[in-house]
Amino acid sequence: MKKAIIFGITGQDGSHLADILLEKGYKVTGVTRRVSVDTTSRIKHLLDNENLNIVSGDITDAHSVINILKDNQDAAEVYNLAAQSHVAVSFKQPALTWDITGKGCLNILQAMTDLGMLNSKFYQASSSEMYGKNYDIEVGMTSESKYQDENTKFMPQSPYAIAKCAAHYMTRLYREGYGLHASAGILFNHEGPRRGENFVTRKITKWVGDFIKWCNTNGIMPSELSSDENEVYVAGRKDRSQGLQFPKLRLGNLEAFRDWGYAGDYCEAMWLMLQQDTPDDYVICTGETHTVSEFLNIAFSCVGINEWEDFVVVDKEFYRPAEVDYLRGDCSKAQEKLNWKPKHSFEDLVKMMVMSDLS
Ligand code: NDP
Ligand code: GDR
Repeated sequence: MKKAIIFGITGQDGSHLADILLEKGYKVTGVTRRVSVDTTSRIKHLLDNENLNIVSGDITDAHSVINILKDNQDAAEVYNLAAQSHVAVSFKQPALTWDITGKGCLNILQAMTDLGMLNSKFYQASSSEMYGKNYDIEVGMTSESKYQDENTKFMPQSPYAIAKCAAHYMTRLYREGYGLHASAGILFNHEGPRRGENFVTRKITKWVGDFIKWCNTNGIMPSELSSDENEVYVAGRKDRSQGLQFPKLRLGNLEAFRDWGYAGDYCEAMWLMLQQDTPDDYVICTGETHTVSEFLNIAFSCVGINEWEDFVVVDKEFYRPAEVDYLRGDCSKAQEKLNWKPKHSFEDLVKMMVMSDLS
């Protein structure tokens, strides 16, 4: 039975990857860090699985990492999905982000090298954020379009992206310098019902779900609501004690372009990368890009609202000191070498997330 270790198993991707590996018959060791509340909600359905073993550890603690790997030296695959993964948070906690998202990867690579784990394959969760402000331009017969692929230079725009670049280069160094089978997936944004609630897609779909539930509970049609700067309410009945107002959805930059895919599809690609004989780096994306406004259009239209402007406040608090304006990947290499392509469209993804938050 093949063994795998997942650092970051309690996160969105960790939970999807655990589903995939257990389904394929792996024995999975999942690493969780000690916190004061239960963080296993995304893997609750797996906790009774006899092939899942949860161990406690923190990737910023080199001792903890080496002990976990020492106990699992026969692991065929080691996935590093652990990170402080919120870009906006990384501006407020840059040193913590560096320690987890940057140095944490080094701790794993060095421990694998020290333990001589040359038969284990390593996966690093690299990110399209590493491209930052940069893109290449494809010139066609009638138009030109911007894209990023494995050859596009990195120009990171946040402490998170800089830490990810460091981890990415470390992964390449340990591959080329020490002979580790170390691959990096440069994954573009991927989402789904398990997405953290403070990333923009889930923040929107969660708000839409909560709002419609509130309307249904109070017997209100969205079209009969009035609005002020901060809330929507039933005209003449703006009364906190009756709960007849609902806070508007507060967002930052609505014009950023992102290449959004479904997380379950992308975690399959992680596994495929580690099935290759030769380690390498791969871009994983859909090739389509959409603005946050376009995401809002579809999310609101799923619940019959065509004009969302009255429900949304643009709040400077959610702007970042430096923004990534445009991401659109080209995953030709993954299509050709891994035979991977996304199964879910942008519309499918938004609808799946809204439906989940409505239930
Ligand atoms: P999440 O934020 O949902 O999950 C992050 C995971 O890392 C959680 O399990 C978290 O544990 C764990 N973690 C955080 N700090 C530590 C630590 N010090 N030691 C051990 N574990 C820790 O991220 P995603 O699942 O969305 O992403 C997975 C990886 O892929 C991340 O590295 C992310 O940066 C990267 N990535 C994500 C993309 C996306 O669009 N989702 C795109 C490109 C890259 P806890 O539950 O305790 O917080
Ligand atoms: P991102 O995802 O920064 O791309 O990083 P996020 O969903 O946080 O932001 C996407 C875009 O939406 C804009 N935005 C807002 N973002 C948040 N979080 N909250 C808001 O209220 C809001 N309003 C507008 C942002 O400015 C940005 O342009 C994600 C993470 O999963 C990273 O870990 C991963 O590496 C990258 O995707 C690829």
